[in-house]
Amino acid sequence: MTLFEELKWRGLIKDISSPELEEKLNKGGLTFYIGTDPTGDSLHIGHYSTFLISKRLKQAGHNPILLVGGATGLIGDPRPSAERAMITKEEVAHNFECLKKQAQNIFGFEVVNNWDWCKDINFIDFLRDYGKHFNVNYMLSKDIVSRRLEQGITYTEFSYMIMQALDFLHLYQTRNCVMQVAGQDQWGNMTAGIELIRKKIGKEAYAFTMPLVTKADGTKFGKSEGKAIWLDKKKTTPYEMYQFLINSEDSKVIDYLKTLTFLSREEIETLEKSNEIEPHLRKAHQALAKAVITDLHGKEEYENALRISEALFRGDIKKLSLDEIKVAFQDVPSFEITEEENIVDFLVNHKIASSKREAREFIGAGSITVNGEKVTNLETSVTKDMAIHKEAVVVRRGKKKYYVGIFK
Ligand code: 383
Repeated sequence: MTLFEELKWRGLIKDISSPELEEKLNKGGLTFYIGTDPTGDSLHIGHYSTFLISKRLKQAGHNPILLVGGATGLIGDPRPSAERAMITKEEVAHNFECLKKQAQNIFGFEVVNNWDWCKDINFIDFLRDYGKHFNVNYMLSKDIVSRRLEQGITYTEFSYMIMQALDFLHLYQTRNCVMQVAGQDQWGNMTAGIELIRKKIGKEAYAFTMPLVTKADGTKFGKSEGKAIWLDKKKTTPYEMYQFLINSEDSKVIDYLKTLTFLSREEIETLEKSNEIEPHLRKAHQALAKAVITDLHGKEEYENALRISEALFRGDIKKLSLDEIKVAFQDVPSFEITEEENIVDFLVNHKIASSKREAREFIGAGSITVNGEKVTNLETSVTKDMAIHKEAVVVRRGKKKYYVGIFK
C-alpha cells in the first residue's frame, strides 16, 4: 500500500488541492504544517485524529511543523453557529504554553507560534501587503463566511482567513513548507493560503483535509454526556477515556481504529471480522481503548484504567485503592457519612431512596449492593468496619446507579 492508499483506506482524505499531491505524498520529503488555536488549555480527542496525521506523514518521510496560533487565537476562527466570545491575551498566552508542552509531549515535534511573525505587522502594511490580494467577493463565497452572513460576522473574524493564509505564506518562504493538513472545516482557510502563495510569489502549495470524525448519527465525535474528552489526563482521566472509547458504537469502532490508532490494516481487518461475528466479545473496542490510552498516557495508565473498569464490572470494588475509587466515581453523587446507621435510614438520608418504604422495597427486590455485596437484611448497619479501607462506601442501586459515601 502506498502512503496515499493507506491514508485513503484509513478515511483520512476528504478534499485535496491538486491531483499531483498523491505522487508527492508517496515520494516523501515534504515539509508541511498543521495548526491549532489556543482556545483551551488542552487538545481534545477531536484534534487528535488530525494531529496524528502528522505522525503518520513523519513516519513516511515527511517533515512536520506544528503551529499553535498565539496570534490567530486572539482573533478567533469563525464558527458556523455564531461569533466567538473574545478571550483575554493572558488566557491565550497561558493556553499557548499548555498546548505547546502537550503537543511536544504527545507528538515530539517542533512547535511554532504565529505571534512571532504577526506581532510586528502594522495595520497599514497588513492592508497593503495582504489585504490587497483578497477580493471580498472571494472571501464572501467561502463556506464558513457565507454560512454566517445572515446573522452577521464581525470584521475581526472575517479577517481570520487572511491571517491563516499569511502563516502559510510565511512558512513557505522561511521553511519551504509546501503543504498544510487539517480537518475539513479548515478547507477555506487553507485554499486562501494556497491562493496567496500563488499570487504573491508565484509558487504552488498544497493542502488536504480529513473528514470530520462523527458518531453514527452524524454528530461530532468526542463528547461524553456533554463533556469534552481531553488529552490532558488531569481533565479527562485515563479511566474516563477508557469508558468513552469502550462504549464506542459498534458501527463506528472500526472507523475510530483507523483514524485514532497505528494498528495495521491486517490487525484492524481481523478486529472488523470479530466485530461482525462475535460483537459481544468487544475485541475491537478493547483494542481501541488500549491503543489510544497507551499511545497517549503510557502502558501503566492504560492498565490502571483497565483494572478499575474490570473491578467495577465484576463488582470487585474492594480491590480498588481509595484513589482508584475516587477516580472511578468522580462523577457520581457523593456525600459524607457522619455516623453509622441502619441501611434503611442510610438510603433515605443520602437520597438514594425517597422514603423508608421505597428503601425497603429496593432492598426486598435485591437491587441494593454495598461495596459489591447485595444487601438483603433490613437490619444491616452501614459501619466504618465494612467501608473500603475504613472510609468508602459504594452503593449501587439497580444496575447502574452509583453513590459514594465517605466516612468522616
Ligand atoms: C491557525 C493558524 C494556522 C493554521 C491553523 C490554525 C487553526 C485553525 C483552527 N483549527 C481548529 C482548532 O484550532 O481553528 N484555524 O481547534 C481544529 N484543528 C484541528 C483540525 C480541526 C480544526 O486544531 O479540523 C480539528 O483539529 O484542523 O477544527 O496558520
